[in-house]
Formats: sequence, structure tokens, C-alpha cells
Amino acid sequence: MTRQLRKPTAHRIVFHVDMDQFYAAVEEREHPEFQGQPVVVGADPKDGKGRGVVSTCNYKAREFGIRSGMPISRAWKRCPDAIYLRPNFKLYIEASSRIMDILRKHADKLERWGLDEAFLDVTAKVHNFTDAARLAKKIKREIHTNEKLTCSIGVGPNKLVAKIASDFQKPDGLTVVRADEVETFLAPLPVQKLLWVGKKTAHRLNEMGIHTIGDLATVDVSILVDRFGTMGYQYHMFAHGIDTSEVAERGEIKSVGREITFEQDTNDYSAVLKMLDELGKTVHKEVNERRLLFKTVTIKIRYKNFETHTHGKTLRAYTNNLHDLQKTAQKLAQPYLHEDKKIRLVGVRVSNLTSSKEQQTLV
Ligand code: TTP
Ligand code: MG
Repeated sequence: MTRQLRKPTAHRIVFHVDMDQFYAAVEEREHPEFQGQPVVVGADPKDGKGRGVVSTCNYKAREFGIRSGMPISRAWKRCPDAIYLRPNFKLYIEASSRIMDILRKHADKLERWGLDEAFLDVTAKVHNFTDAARLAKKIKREIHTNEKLTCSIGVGPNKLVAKIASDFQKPDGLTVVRADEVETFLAPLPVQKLLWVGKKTAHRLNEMGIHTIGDLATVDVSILVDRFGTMGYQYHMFAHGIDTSEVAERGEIKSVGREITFEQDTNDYSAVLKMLDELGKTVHKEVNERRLLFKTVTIKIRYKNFETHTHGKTLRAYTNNLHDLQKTAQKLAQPYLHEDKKIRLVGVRVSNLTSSKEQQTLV
């Protein structure tokens, strides 16, 4: 099977802006005395016994092998002398909000990703890629002057290329990939760099002898479709640097939730509470991936007779803490656990998210 690649009709110029070591950079700005020292933002390490993970760390701390998402206890083992801070979300949200205001000013369209990333469509704002590079430098300067923070910008003919380009030189980078340079730019990079290509897929591709994006681009699309279904076609397009997705102000996410119906109605409390914990974990994962914070936790309980209750609690501060989520959900569920009432379904939802326009001025 050979399919004609669909070239995007209109020429576009897209930026991807990613703040450098964002939470840690904001902390360093607020505390000049931290300069030159490793800074880790995340859970309390409690002398190596702490639970929870690293949110981010500065480049000095990365020299010790500390990374986002790593258990805080492991980070502490690698560098007990680092400065360990709990996240101060209010500070990051305020900085983010001012940065997004700067970006919005320079874009025809802005698509925000979490607190520290955004895509900008600047097609109507610039004449060509040289002009675009000038605009990117201006944006970097403006952010630096106003916020004393650096960012890395990728410029490309679409979101895929811009995103990969912003990661190409970090920190304080600017990488411009013109439309006619896309395939040469992508070819030597590992396949993991392509969006959607997770570890498992990358492993499968590697087993097929495909290591770089260039390798992937030379594989016949029918082989990829055979192996990966419709995603195979997507990989083929991406390997050629083709991405027609628009930069779009994303629909605001109001809540993130999961629910499950038990195989059999149950009055086994511990199973119900365990399920709540599991659902909490999945919700938490999505919230983190979307770089959101939540303030309200709601549970849902449906009994065997379909009588349904939802019960929520609004916390004192925005958080992305799994323990807060699980503990609140468990407490909320307590009044609904009766020996004589079997449960059919349980659910957990978080709402009051920071990306919500009503709650924050981020968007
Ligand atoms: P990133 O842009 O992934 O990381 P970063 O800005 O800290 O570092 P880099 O210079 O490599 O871009 O994420 C932005 C912020 O999101 C980060 O400062 C903290 C937060 N975050 C988490 O809370 N958990 C995570 O697992 C990751 C990756 C980030
Ligand atoms: Mg970043």
C-alpha cells in the first residue's frame, strides 16, 4: 500500500515556548541566595524517608541525576545537600499568567499547555522565518526583562516540529527549522522525540531496527500500519515532519474524573476504599500530565438500587498531591458505607482546576 502524503496547503509559522526549569527558576529568582546551588522542588524528603516525588529541579541538581517524577527519597540519596522546597503554586501561577499575557500579545492564536508551555501561531504576524526568529528573540527578551526568567523557543512550520525544536537547545535556546529543513533536522533524532511515541512503541520500533526519525521515515507506511494500526500512519506522517493540527485555544477542562462499576455489587468496605484509591491514582496521573492543580474532590457512590450520591469537598488551597486526593475521597466515602447497602459503582472526580478561566487568570 502506498499512500500519498498530504502536504499542508497553507504555510504556517508556529512557535513552541517552554520555560526553563520553571518552578525551580521561579524559586531561584525569589531567593538569590540559592544561586549556584542544587534546588529541588517537590515533596518533603524527610531525611530520605519522605514519600512523593520531585516536581522539578534546577540544572545544578540535574547534574546529580535528579529528575522530574523521581521519588524524593531517591533524589535525597543522590544529593542530600540540595535545597529542598515544597511547591509554591501561587507564585508559579502568577508568573505563568504574566508570561502568557506576553505571549498572547505576539500571537494570532495561543494554545497553552500547563503552566510553562505554549504554542503560538504567528503566521500573520511575520513575513518569513527570518522575521520569525526576530520575533522569538523579542519574546525571549521581554520575558527576561519582565520576569527574570529564561525560556527555550522552537520555531517551525507546524506544532510537531516547533515542539521538538524547543527541546533541541535548552536552556535559553532558540531553534528555527524552516519548512525545507524539516526532514534533515528530524532525521538524526531518536524516534522517542516524536509525540505519541512512548517507551513501549519506541522499544518495538527499535526491535524493528528503527532507531532514528530518519530510519522511521524510510519504512514503508504499509509496514507501520500492519504493526501499529492507524497510529502507524500517524508515525509515518510525523517522521516526515507533517502535522496539520491547528494551534487552538483549548476547550477549558472543568474536571477530571474516573468511575467504575463493580463486577458484582459489594458491601466489602475495604474493596470499595481500595478502588477509590486506585481511581484516585488514575485521576491524579491525568491531572499531572495536564499540569493542572485541583481544589475540589468529589466522590460518587451508586447503590445496588441505583440510588446515587455525590459528595464533594473544597480544599483550602490548590494542590496536585495524590495523598490529599485519596485521603479526601476516603473521608467523603465514609458516610455511604453501610453493611446493608451494596454498592454498584464508585467514582472520583477533581474540579476547580487552575486552567479554569473563572478560577484563574491563566488563559
Ligand atoms: P517541564 O517543562 O517538563 O520542566 P521544567 O520547566 O522544570 O524544565 P525544562 O527546563 O527541562 O523545561 O515542566 C514544567 C513544570 O511542570 C516544572 O517546572 C514542574 C512541573 N512538573 C511537575 O510538577 N511534574 C513533572 O513530572 C514534570 C515533568 C513537571
Ligand atoms: Mg519547561
